[in-house]
Amino acid sequence: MFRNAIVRRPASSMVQGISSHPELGKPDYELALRQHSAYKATLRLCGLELRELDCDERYPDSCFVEDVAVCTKAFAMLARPGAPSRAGETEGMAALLAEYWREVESIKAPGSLEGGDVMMVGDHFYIGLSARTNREGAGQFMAALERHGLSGSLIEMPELLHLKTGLAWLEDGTLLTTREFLDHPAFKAFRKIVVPEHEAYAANCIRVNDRVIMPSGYPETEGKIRDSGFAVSLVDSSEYRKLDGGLSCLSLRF
Ligand code: CIR
Repeated sequence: MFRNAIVRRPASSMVQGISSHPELGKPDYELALRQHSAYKATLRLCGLELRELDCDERYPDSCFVEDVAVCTKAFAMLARPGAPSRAGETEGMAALLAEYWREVESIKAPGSLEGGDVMMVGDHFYIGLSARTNREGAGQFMAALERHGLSGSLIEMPELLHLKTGLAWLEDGTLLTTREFLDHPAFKAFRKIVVPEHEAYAANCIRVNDRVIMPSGYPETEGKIRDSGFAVSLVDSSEYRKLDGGLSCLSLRF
């Protein structure tokens, strides 16, 4: 059960955010703000209390707050983004996390870790080794998990930005996955909902209490999730998609 979420208001500098899809164009800032409001309203409908950090124009990608920390039931971990332009986004986050956790740890250089590479499945955490999360950072996080009685495992990554670009844990034994992870031995035991290749963006969904929140505009994936018995809420995230960001990236839920 999640009770809280942290979000960060998008900065107008988001139009300069990192993107591997320049062909989609630059985000429309006003539309992005409206989509952000709808996202927050949906989180509230799922029962979450929200804290919103002020926007920070110095960091175009700072609305993707999930990458800056990992929240577990025992401790919070301040991440250390692998993207140099995102390094300063952790400022201000430690103080906020300290309001909720007695223990806030942090990834130290030369380790790097972004929260988008961490997927929580109960007390176990899958950690993707990506261009943003290195072995040293993942190792520091694993050691912290073990100190707190939790566990983790490392996942070698295909060509994806983050682990959760291609995977979402929907709970009830169910993993939403792109084809890249379909036959991965680490996920053998789970029931899988496979996202068709032409809807790959829809793999980034979030299960929040009794609902799955997913991006609008992906009817095949939506149908599969509904047919598997989940209640679905749709949020349009078209402007965040232009920056390779999805619904999980826009909040920290705990
Ligand atoms: C970046 O490249 O860092 C941002 N443009 C997108 C971050 C998306 N975050 C996520 O998948 N957790």
